[in-house]
Amino acid sequence: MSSAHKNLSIFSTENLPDISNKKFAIVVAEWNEEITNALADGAYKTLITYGAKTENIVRVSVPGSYELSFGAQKMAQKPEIDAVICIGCVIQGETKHNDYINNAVAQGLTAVSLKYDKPVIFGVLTPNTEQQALDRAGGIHGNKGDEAAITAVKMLAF
Ligand code: DLZ
Repeated sequence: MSSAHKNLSIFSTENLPDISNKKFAIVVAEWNEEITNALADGAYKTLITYGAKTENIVRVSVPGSYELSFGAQKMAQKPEIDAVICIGCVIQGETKHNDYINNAVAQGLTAVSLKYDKPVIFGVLTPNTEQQALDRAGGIHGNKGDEAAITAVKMLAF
């Protein structure tokens, strides 16, 4: 495998905190739903694998990735929610819409995380092509939704 295709993700999954009583919100953008549903399913299954209870995971939809910040805020402000995982896929087009959306979401999610002092995870793919997205939504580069979930779990250790 060339270095360009090396899977550079992922960090250690040892010594993760107990999440059996932690509550998660998964906020999913409907744009590119074949991809975002695969990512969200990966995140959900990974949370279960690492010990979350089904009744402690809520999944909500927003129209597009731009709306993830607002959706994340609505979830993060709930006292019972411990971490929010945001899932989206913004594919590069003929205009610069992707840059505007991606930057806005990155800043928005950071702001929500710091305001509510809770992990808010950026599970947004920013590929150049649909194939690159598919490769990362259960394809040759794994499922980035899984990584988003593990990131949330790891951040709950802080
Ligand atoms: C408008 C738009 C475009 C062109 N592309 C995407 C995309 O690739 N992925 C995505 O999640 N959302 C896209 N959107 C929708 C915006 O995120 C947003 O929903 C609208 O601009 C309305 O605020």
